[in-house]
Amino acid sequence: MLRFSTAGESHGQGLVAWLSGLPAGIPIDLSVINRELKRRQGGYGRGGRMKIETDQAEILSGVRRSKTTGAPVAMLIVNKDWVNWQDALPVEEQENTPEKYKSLNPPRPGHADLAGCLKYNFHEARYVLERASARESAARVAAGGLAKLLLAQFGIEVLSHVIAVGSVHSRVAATWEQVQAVCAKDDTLFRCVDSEAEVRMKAAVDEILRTGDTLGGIFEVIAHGVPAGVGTHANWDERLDGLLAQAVMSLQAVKAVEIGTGVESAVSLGSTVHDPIDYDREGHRFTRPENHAGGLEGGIANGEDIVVRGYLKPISTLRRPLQSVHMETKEAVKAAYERSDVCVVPAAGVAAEAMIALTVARSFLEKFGGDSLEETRRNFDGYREQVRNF
Ligand code: EPS
Repeated sequence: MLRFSTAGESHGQGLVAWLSGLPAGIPIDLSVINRELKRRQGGYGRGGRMKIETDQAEILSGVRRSKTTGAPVAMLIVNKDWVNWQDALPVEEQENTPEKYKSLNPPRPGHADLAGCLKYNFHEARYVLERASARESAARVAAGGLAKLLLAQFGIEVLSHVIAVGSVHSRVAATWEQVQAVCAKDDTLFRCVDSEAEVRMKAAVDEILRTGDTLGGIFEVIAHGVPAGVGTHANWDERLDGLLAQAVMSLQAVKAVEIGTGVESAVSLGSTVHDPIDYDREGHRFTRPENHAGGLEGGIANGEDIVVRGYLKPISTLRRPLQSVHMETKEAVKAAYERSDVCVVPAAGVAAEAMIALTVARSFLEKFGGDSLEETRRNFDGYREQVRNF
């Protein structure tokens, strides 16, 4: 089974990603993973931290001569900012060192600060925020890069685009080709296919920067080329729709997840929501004129693009803070402010691509198995033949 985990704190030595269950023999190009990390750092509205970091993954295990070995892959992303924090967050208690500890109190509404402090019995939020920070998503992106390299072997690609920043919406119903084109550019501000909307998105972020507030938005992830039959309806905890929803919901600041046109479907008629079925006799495949289902029916991929939207709340660190309470004195005070981002919708989209790639890869390997790429490919090709002859 494909399993992954991360460790690391925002201002600690670095972030660690661990991924186990990849078949042996998958070609690994580190530059592909590092490009994903660079994409995550991008987008208009990022804070000062992204000027400090140039995220790069170092592979410590599980890959030799540019191919997976079947052993767990461990990766390290060094935090360049650690040099500024080593006196504040040393692993071992230091005696006679200058007091540079930067405590965070009072808690920021919307952040993990207060709930984390109550849970772990801290009276200031430093250790909570260090792990709760979206910096952790860099490690997810590194692991997701490995999943993308596996999926690419089978013609599956996972990309994302931004469809809203604050109240500014893209007015283009993006095709897969448009999403591919916007993702190929290194210099887009929001990775939005509607360039006119992008101008208004930038103006919205500029305005919010001026007022000391923050903005959320909506990203959409598309998994293209997933064969019908990945995932299962058989058990609730194996349904691919449920797994994808959890994967995206687990990202920092995501407050809602939608598959296909899920939200609109709830207030529409069945006759307009469900995608009629057709058959392409030459291509030997079932087709759909539309994809309201977002590529999933009964928790199983139906062969259309898998489309998942993530709804991001605005970042909870506000330059003009909200009302809070000091955790020691219990007095009413303004919440703490620390350097942060103003808008992270494009970055969250990249992190969500990683989560979708990891989740699809897990269900893919559950279906096709294989300890080596050759074995997985044999199983995959055999199944494809079965579907062609269905
Ligand atoms: C982030 C790095 C962090 C934050 C952000 C995500 O850097 P720093 O705290 O040093 O400025 O910019 O974290 C949050 C938005 C948050 O709420 O914790 C990153 O690498 O993505």
